[in-house]
Order: sequence, then structure tokens, then C-alpha cells
Amino acid sequence: PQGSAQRRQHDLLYSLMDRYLRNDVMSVQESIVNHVEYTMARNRYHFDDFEAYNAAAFSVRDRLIESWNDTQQHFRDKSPKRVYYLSMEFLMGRSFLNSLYNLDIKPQFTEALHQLGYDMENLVDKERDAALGNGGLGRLASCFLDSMATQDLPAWGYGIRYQYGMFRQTVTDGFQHEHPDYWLNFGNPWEIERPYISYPVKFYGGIREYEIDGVKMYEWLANEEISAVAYDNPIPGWDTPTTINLRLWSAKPSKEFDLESFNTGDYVQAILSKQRAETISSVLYPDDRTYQGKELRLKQQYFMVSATLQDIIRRYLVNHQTFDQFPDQVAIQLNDTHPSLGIPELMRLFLDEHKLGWTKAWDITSKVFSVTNHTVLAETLEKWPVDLMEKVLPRHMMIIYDINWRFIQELAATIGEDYTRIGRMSIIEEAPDTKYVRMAHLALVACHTVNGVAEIHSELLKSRIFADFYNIMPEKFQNKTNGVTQRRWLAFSNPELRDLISSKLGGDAWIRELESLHELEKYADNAEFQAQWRAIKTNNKKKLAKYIEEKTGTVVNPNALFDIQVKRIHEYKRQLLNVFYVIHKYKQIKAATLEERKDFVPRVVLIGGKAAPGYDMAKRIIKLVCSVGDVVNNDPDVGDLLKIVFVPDYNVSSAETIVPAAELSQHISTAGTEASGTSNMKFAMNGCLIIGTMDGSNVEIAEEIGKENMFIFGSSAADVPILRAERARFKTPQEFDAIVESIREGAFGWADYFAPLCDAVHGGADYYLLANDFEDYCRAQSLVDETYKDEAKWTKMSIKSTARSGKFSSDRTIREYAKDIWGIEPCRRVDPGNPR
Ligand code: T68
Repeated sequence: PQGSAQRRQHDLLYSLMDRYLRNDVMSVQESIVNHVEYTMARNRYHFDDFEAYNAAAFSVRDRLIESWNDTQQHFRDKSPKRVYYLSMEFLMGRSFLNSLYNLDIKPQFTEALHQLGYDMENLVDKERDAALGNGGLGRLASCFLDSMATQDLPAWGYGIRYQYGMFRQTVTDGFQHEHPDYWLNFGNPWEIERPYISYPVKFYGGIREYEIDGVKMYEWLANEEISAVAYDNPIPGWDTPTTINLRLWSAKPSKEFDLESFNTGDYVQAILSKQRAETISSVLYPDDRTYQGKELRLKQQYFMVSATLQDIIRRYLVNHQTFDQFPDQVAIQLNDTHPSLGIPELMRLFLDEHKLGWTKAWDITSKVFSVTNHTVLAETLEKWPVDLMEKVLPRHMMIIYDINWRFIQELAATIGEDYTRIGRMSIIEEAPDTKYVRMAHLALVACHTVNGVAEIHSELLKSRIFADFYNIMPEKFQNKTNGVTQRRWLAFSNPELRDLISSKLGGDAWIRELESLHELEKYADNAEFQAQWRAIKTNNKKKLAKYIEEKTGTVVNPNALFDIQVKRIHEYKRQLLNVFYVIHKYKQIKAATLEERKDFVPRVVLIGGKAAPGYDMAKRIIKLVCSVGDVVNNDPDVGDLLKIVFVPDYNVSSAETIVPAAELSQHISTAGTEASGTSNMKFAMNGCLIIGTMDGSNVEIAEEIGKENMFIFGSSAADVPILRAERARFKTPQEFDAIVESIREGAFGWADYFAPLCDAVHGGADYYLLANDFEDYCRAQSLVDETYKDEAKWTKMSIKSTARSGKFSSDRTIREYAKDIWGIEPCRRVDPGNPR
């Protein structure tokens, strides 16, 4: 029995330990002022907006850390099966507002800052985006983290802490310029550096063979070693005490110094060459589809998976003696094939480091991995030259050959000696000059499931690019239609709409259960509700108009129809088709009488997105958008009837201003080319109508929202191959030819520069079938104008879009992954301060 003094001390300690930071306005103010003084070492009577933002961010971080620590302890105590989401990209955007909302402390922080003389809205803009991704694939990973945290799943994300994220885009005279995004310049309050959590990662060298009890063993004798150091990024869920972790790796020189060069006396040179290790995690590759076989990219991929798997194994071995339970404790999701080197790496760790036999190692490995595919275009599948793989990762190349050898034996046993078919399916592509490792085939062989990201895409995987595999292993194929988080993309970025919805739905439970938006439908015809709905859209449009003027100098009329296409610039996404319609409309306006012009619906066409730095055609498309703008926007005959503006530097933060203001958004890829698309879901949630093709997730959006509430046009995915084959005989529409001709003849200047664009869509070319879809597109566009004139009808369609968008929450997507692929369940902790 303890003495009473001892007990008092014990109680005091425990009550201190149980106590979280308080969230009343005074306590929040105290936190902020303390951080100004003690973290930033600034004078607490004089600090600017940026310093105020930082101090507030550090105060939020303190609160995140409390809930992060307790969540992680809870996971350790309960030891549930966990999922690890491996991705080379996480396009997080900003964290400040998101954390304030998720921790439910925004009002107190707003008030505390206000009392100190700072305005929340100004501070929010001081935060730099974490742009560690290219586009849809990276943003999906971030939406998934939000949904996993909100649903209390024992999940971790793993990726790379790039020092330079996606480049910042500026556009001068219509040309894209890329600027480095050194986002860590002024510190990053959202990460926690863990210098003690680090793993060696090796490259190059050769292999030593030896024997134990007559069994052949291998040891990789690498000759470069670097360290992967952990940076943890807390990911809070909404309305839950759960905060999960995103662990990003940063490359540092390894602790093991290269004795050789030190002993030969070149001390300084030895240190300098160590320093080069850091380049591995320095920059995100900004190409979102092409693979150029760059050695550094291969090293980045291996760096990420090697550190991650060592970390996963270390965690597993804390409470296990053998690997028997590994598949019951661990699920690993590969976000595309970029982390698929994890497969040979886990095999290597099992075989060489933990001395498991092949059969056992393979049995475990093939139970833990699953892969998501994000592309329809076979030519964009990732492959690496065997030479390069052999040089950088000799042991892994050996293991890949072994995997392939066994796979081919089994295949031959099932399908017989059909060597063309076996050759098509082999993990090794035997091209005439070089051999390649087909990463998708490696993943298909090793993973227990492969999924597409929309119904149509998953069907195309089975019927086209992976048909051979589907034939042999149909049970592996699944669909998981993408989703987006309604927290960031509706509730937080469109607060007026959130409040209106909550007022009708009797609270904000829909922010967790998006399907309940259905309830809104009964107000679709209600005139008063419609007026409120429109007023909110108008406010959002005004904010966007202000943003456009700030960024481009172009003044747009907030009463015009806001028509938006924002996404990476790609030929298959057909921004060019959009521009052609603008030219068509411009010609119509020019040809109209003054009286007839009164009939036109004024439109602002916004186009935004980045072109990969080496993607020449995409850069020409940007220039064309700008050049058409120069003519159209300055033509006094046109006035407010038509504007076309290129919004520079489209990113997560600008999307948060753009999406809530959109009335029409364009998702017009050639059918069968866009795996899913996810911005279409964000737009639909915000009551924006979609003009689009029956491609990617548009198909399912049409099923939910109803075709009658969208503007669907164009050829079907089934027709596209036929149309392509018949293309030489296709008679292109006269108006289409006239538009191409006008560009060729210099109606927008730069005739020579635009010639390749014209060549690509003319005659027998036109791989993406712009000419085939042009007339139907124009028809759909005219219907847009007609509908927009009927305010009540348009608003009704808009309300229905939101009301029926519930399926497209990433919460639903994640529930499906958890149940059908990962086999994991929620693991919620009870918040001592707020027991629910
Ligand atoms: C996108 N893919 C799909 N790739 O294009 C889109 N690729 O249809 C889908 O909605 C989205 O993934 C989410 O599933 C990409 O964004 C990349 O960004 C990328 C990056 C590097 C290499 C290859």
C-alpha cells in the first residue's frame, strides 16, 4: 500500500497526464502567444500575419500531437490488423483550416486571433500548399487518408518528403514557365521530425553466394548506403478522437562513413560525396504519365518502399516471434505500380535477412499486397530497363527473374506451351534492343487483388489491357470507384452551402454520411430554397471573379455562366475541344446582329492545369487558350458575352476557390481514356452541372444524378476503337475544318506554333476523335445555354446534383477497400475528455 503523500503525488502526475491542452479562447490565446515568443522567438507585441499563422499552426499542432499519440498507443494496445497505404504522391494542400475543423476548434481559434488583432481569413492564405503530387492519383491518396482517419481505421500512409513539390506554374505571353516549389523554406509546422527513426537503404554492388546446411543463400553487397529518416504528419479525422499518421521519408547521408575514402585522406571530398545522398528525396517528378527510365526516379521508388517495409517489419516484430501472423496483421496497398518494388523487397527481406524459404516468403508476400491501377492507356504502363534495374538493384532483379520463372512454369502448366501468350504475360518484356521489367505484370502476379478506379475502367482492365491475366486469375479483379472527401471539398471550402444544407438536414451528420444528402431533393422545386441556393453560388462566383482578376488581370462578369475545365493538360482530356467550341461561339457572336446578340447567354470559360515540362503539345494547348483569349476578350463586339481565361498554377488551394463557384464543368475525355476522374465528383457535390462524355466515373455520376441532369455527349467507349479504325474514311464536319483552318491561317497569331496542334486533329490523325465528337458537343453546349436561361430549371438540376452525389464520398470508397481488400475494421479510442 502506498503512503498518502506518495498517492497524492501519483494522482497529481496522472491528472496532469490525463489533461489535454484546453480549447477555451483564453487557453488558445496563451498557446499562440507562447509560440510567438518561445518557438519563433519573436516579440509578442509585434508579429506579422505570417508569424501569427505560424504560431497558431504550432498551437494546432500541439493538439494534433495529443490525439496522434493517444491514437497510436491505442492501436499498439489493441494490435488490430493494419493497412499501409504506399504512394509516391500525397497531394495534401493546406492543413490549417482542415485541422481546425476536424478538431472542432475553429471558432475558438478565430476568436483568439481576432482578439489579438488578426483575421483568420488572412492567416489561412499564408500557408504554403503541400503539393507532393501531380494530380488525381496524389489527391486520391490524400482524400483516402482523411476518410481512413474519420472512420477510425488502423491505417498509415507512407511516402516521400520531397523538398520540392509540384512546380509552380506562371504563364507569360501564353507560355508556361516552371518554378521550383521549395515549400519547406519557412518551416513546416505540420510535420514532426523523427531523427531516431531511420533505416539504411542501399543501392548498386553485387551478390555473394554462400551455403547454410546445403541450402544456397544470397547476400547483397551494396556499395552505396543512405539513411531514410521519418517525418510524421498527423492526419486528424472529423468528429472523432482518431488521428492517424502519414510517414514521409527524407534521405540523409548514412551514419556509416565510407572508411576507405576517409582513410585515404580526402576527408572533405568524402563528406561532400555523402551529401549527395539527400538528392534522392529532393524533387517530385512532374510527369504524370510518361516513364523516361530515369535512374533517380527508380532510386526514389526503392528508397520509399525499402524504408517503409523495414518499418512495418520492425513494428510487427515488437509482438511477434515468427512471420506466421504477418498476413493477419498487415495489408499493403500499392497506389499504382510506383511502389511495386515493395514486392521483391519484401521477398529479399524475408529470404536474405530473415532466412525464410522461398515458399514461405512467397506465400506471405502474395497475401499482403494489393494494387490499384489508374490508367486505361496500355502505353502508359510503367516499365524499367532490365540493365538499369540490374545495376541499381541487382538482388531485386534476381528475385524478379525468379518470380517470373515460377510464374511462367505455372502458366505453361495451365495454358500449355503457347509462347506468344506466355510472352505477352511475362514480367520481362523482350524488346528488340532492350529488355524491360513490366511493373504491372509483377504486381498482378504477386498481389491478391488488383482494382480499377471506376466501373467502366475496371471492365476495360478485364477486357483490354489485362485481358490475358483476367483469363487466368479472374478472382483477383475488383472495382473500387473513386471518391473525394466531402469535408475538404464541400463542408470546408463551401461554408455557406454547408450551413444551408445543415439547416435543412437538421444538423451536420451528413458530413459523415454523405448519402443523407438525398433529403435535399424535396427542396429541389422550392422557390425560396432555390433562391438561397443561387445566392450562395453568386457569392462564390464573386470570390472567384476577384481571384481571377488578381491572378490574371482579366475582369469577368459574375453574372455570366461560369464554365470550368481544370485538370492536367493532356491530349486525351481534350482541352482542345473546349477551345474549339469557344472559337465556334466567337464566330457565332461575330456573325450575329446586335439584336441577335441579346439572345446569347454570357459565358466565362476558365481553363487551368499544368503541362508536364517535357510535354510539348500540352504547352502549345496552353498557348492556344491564351491566344484565343487575347482575341476574344478584347473584341468590343463580344463584350461580356464570352471570355476565355487561363488560370495559372491550378493546385489544391485554388481548386478550393474554383470548385464552389463553378456552374458548369467539363469532363470531356475521349470515352475509354480517363480511368475515373475525381474533380467531376467535387463539382457535382457543389451543385455544378457536368458536361461530359460517358467515360470514367462520369458514367456512374450519370447513373446517380440522372443523364437528364447532365449534358452528356459523344461516342461510347465501345465505339471508339471502331471509329479509330474507320477514321480515314470519316468526313469531318465543315465547321470543325473551318475552325482548324482559322487557327492555321493565324486568326489567333502564332500560326506556325499552332500547326502541330492542327495536324494532330486533322485528317486521318485525330487519335482522340475530336472531330467525331464535335457536333454532338456543340449540341450539348447549346442545350446548356437553353437550360441556363431557365433559372428555376437550372437550379433544380443543381440541387439534384448535390443531393444525389452521396455515392462519391471517399468514405464509401474506403469502406469498400477495408471490407473487400484489406480485411480491417475500425479501431476507435474513447476520448477521455469527451467520451462518446
Ligand atoms: C489519375 N492518374 C487518372 N496519374 O488519370 C484519373 N501517373 O482518371 C483518376 O481519377 C486518378 O488517377 C485517381 O484514380 C494520375 O493522376 C498520375 O498522377 C501519375 C503520376 C506519376 C506517374 C504516373
